[in-house]
Amino acid sequence: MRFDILTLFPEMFQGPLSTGLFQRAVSHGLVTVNLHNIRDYTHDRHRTVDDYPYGGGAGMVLKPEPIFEAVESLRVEMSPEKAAALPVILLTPQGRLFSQEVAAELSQHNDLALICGRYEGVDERVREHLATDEISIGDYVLGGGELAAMVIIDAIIRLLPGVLGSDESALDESHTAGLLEYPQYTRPPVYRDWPVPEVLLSGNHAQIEAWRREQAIIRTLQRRPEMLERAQLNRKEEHIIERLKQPH
Ligand code: 6GU
Repeated sequence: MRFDILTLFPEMFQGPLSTGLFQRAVSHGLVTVNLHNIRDYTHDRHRTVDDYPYGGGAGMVLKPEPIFEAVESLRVEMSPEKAAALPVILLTPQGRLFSQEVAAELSQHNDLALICGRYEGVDERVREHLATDEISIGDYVLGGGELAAMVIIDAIIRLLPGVLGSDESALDESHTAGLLEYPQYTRPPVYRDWPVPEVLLSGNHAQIEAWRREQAIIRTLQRRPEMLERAQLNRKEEHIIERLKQPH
């Protein structure tokens, strides 16, 4: 999968790209990340990327021309079909909310272009006539879309075949889809006074499975009850929830 990132701060990506999952995915040729400095698509002596807002007000607005030209420079390298189908995602707090489902949806594409906005604003014509999608990673305001782009790419690449090792992907997420993770333990079996739940040491895989599923449900009910509305639960599990909801 190929990512083209349009940003005023390409250097922000160096740390993440040279670490852990990103680095492995890139070095194995599973992922390509191309960084494009929006400033390189200006034509004036001062390499101007922003300007005052029409109508007045605080802050500067990113100019449309360098952003359009940067995206168009990607398109000319592609076949007409690919160029026309290229998703161009504007990262902005006004976008649709990012989630695991959106990550799964985006992971189906071969190419994604990500435009990192600055919080003051981006000329509206970029939204209207260039972006095909707008995404926000949460209800808070970041200085720019760069960290959001890294979050999104991280969530996408770990879904790509071959990026996670077999140990990691063996952690069956579909099993707990829509629920929070169950508690995990490793050695020692007793740390200070705190033992690992006995069932996990029992070797009884059916019991372990049932315990984990129940713990995931309890945890979700306590912390994120709204997630349970969408989780796939069987009758017995619905009963567990009804029981847990009763005041003791
Ligand atoms: Cl995508 N950009 C900015 N600037 N702030 C955000 C965001 C994006 N998502 C949440 N906050």
